Amino acid sequence: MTAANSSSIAIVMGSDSDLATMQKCIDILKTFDISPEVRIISAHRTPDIAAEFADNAKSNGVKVIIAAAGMAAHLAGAIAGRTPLPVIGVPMQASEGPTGMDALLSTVQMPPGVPVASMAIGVAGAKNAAVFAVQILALSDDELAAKLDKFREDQTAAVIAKDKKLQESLGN
Ligand code: RP5
Repeated sequence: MTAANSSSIAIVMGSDSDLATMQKCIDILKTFDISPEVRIISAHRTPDIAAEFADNAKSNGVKVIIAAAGMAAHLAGAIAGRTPLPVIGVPMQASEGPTGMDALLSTVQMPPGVPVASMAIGVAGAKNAAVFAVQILALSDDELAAKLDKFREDQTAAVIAKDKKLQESLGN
């Protein structure tokens, strides 16, 4: 099977103020040798561009869309309503308001028939969006599946190493 190409994953975010958080997502994808398309598109401030992006994503070769937004976060849902592609939502923690709960509820509470796979708020969600997108693509990409196996093995080994270090420091 072929490796994921550079445009298999698109990341869209509502504002440049989301970029520092979503950079964590981009960084993880890079470890899988995936360079996503990255856009700043707002469901509210640039609704026509959001619609155009969603309408053309599949024909442009995108397979998974990661959509991050804060506050009344409609970006992931608005895109999901216009594309058959899987949409992963990442609620952003805005500097004002109810610390990301607004975005979480806006992202996760989609009506039946138009799902958004909502991740956790903030950096944890940004990182998991990358891993979840890779898991989707790895279903039909053996090379990527092997990298995913290695990622999981390395993660497990890192925790075991931390425990070993702790036990040594405790004299156990
Ligand atoms: C949302 O509003 C964005 O995704 C961002 O999280 C939040 C604040 O946007 P800015 O005022 O920082 O541009 O649309």
